Amino acid sequence: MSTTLPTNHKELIKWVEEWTSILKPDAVYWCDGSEDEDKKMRQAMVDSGVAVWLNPEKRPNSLLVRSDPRDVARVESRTLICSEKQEDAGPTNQWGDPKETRAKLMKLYEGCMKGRTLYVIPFSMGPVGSPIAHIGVELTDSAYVVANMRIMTRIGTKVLEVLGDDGAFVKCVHSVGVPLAEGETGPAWPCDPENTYITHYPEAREILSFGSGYGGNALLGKKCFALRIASSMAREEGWMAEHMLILGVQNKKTGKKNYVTAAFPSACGKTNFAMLIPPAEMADDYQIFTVGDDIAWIKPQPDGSVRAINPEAGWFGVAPGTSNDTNPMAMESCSKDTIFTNVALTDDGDVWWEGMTKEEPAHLIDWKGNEWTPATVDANGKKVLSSHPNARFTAPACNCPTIDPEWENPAGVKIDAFVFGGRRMRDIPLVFQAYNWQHGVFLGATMGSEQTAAAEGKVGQLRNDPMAMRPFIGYHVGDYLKHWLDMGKKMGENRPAVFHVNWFRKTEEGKWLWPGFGQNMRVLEWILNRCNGTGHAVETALGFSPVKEDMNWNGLEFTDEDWDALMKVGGETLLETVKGNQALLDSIGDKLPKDIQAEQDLLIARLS
Ligand code: O2Y
Ligand code: MN
Repeated sequence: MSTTLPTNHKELIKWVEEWTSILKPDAVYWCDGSEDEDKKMRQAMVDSGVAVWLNPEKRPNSLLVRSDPRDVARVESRTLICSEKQEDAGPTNQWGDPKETRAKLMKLYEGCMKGRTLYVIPFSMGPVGSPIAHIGVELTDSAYVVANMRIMTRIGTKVLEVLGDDGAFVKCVHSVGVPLAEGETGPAWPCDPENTYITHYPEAREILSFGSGYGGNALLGKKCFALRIASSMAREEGWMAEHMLILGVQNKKTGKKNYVTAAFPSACGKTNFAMLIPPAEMADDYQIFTVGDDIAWIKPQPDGSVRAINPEAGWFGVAPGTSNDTNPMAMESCSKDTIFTNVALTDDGDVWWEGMTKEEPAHLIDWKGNEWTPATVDANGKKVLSSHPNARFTAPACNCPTIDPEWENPAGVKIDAFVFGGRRMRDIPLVFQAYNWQHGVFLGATMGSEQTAAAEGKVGQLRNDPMAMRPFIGYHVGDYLKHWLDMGKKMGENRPAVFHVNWFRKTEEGKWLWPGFGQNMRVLEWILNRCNGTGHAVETALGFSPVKEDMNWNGLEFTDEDWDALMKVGGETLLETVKGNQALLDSIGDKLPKDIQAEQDLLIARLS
């Protein structure tokens, strides 16, 4: 072991040295992941003015951070896949020429850490040492990133131990992009929105991010590594990196436990579903266990089973709308040791956000640091929100009361079902099962949802979002769909069954047809009955669907009329919607797998 460095990994040491000479920080610090270090990072954030400690009696060891209002979400328009060949990025990605993009970023990186500390964060995506896990090292000049990465991943010396002297790691470089002149302190939340770039080099397994300090742009283990780079690694190595939650359902009577992964587009109730509490009438029968709320790494095993891990170690959840009614487990998760970003501060040193309680507090400091009351309006007379719609809590997964005892099992958990969902107001029924794997891949490929605030774009617009992975597939979407088809063959006969759900169907009058939340347990029960060979279904044009009697209605009044409206398949608008899929399929071009087009043609024939 070197006397000054915590590793003998020559390639890693050389890489850090090379970047140090480019970034020119005042100091280099290797993160060990200790509690003491975390305290120092948090205090450094407070001292710099970007964070305030919350009342320790209300939120022990928790911070409120306010970002620059120009740096509040993932910046898809500046996110590039820089594959060697443009055709390998495909139509869902913005391609960047790797040489040109690197050259542009190198200019920006030159001296950008002057006056700052360069933190070296060794991190493991997945339980340290798990055969499904992979290691990354992030270089950053942001104490906020270090503190968040410590919650969201496993960081420090224990990771370097597993990496050894020559282990492989994904290279992640991040800077907020604001050097400091001698004696200058700079803005509390430094960022460079004009020059923000989040760039990925799949062949080199490298990520270069500049100019943003927020979430998915800066915590490079999350979307950049665990989805974009990992999806490319997974394709090469025969596994899957998916934008999926993982939950376990235990039948309390039989003791049998099934695991399900589910893909929903961003901010679509995914965290709530991952932490579902069964309704009182079903609480004696079932318990839900949470493994992950956002990302699943899924590997077929030699014994024919399919196992998955959550590569993350925390929740980076959307705060607005989260409450003791909508998600008590998320509320409990962020009751301590949490970093809140862009929520409001209460007069007693706690946090508040829209939807947390029915009644708004009489006075707050809003996410921009301004005085706020329920009557506060902007220059146009529009009510001002106290919290940004994409405000977040970063909370340790182990704080979650429903965390699965198996969540850190290095071997992962055995998956029985894949569920796809979308936010669809009409046409798409509550639940149905794919006829087979190929049909299931088609369902995932053509799923869509209405745009939310988690990414840029027009709220409410319908956007096709294959497997909820549209912004996260690190290569060509056509190759990605082929990989899914190939994985089905690799998994063999015992592969997980595939389902589609839609909690969001409305009546003509705009009333939600399904109560959602805990009642989704009824849908899960039917799904698991199907997996376990006991569930009945009828064949429809979309797939295998339950009839009303196939569902458990214990404790829930639900009219036949509402059920029929919820499950109706057919009609002009469905056919139109399905025909609308063709534009998406056409956009995939020559790489669209023939089997997916065949499923589209069969579906149109069934509906016509
Ligand atoms: O806006 C961001 O930087 C975060 S986006 C995000 C965070 C947690 C989980 N999922 C997402 C997403 O956009 O899918
Ligand atoms: Mn997500």
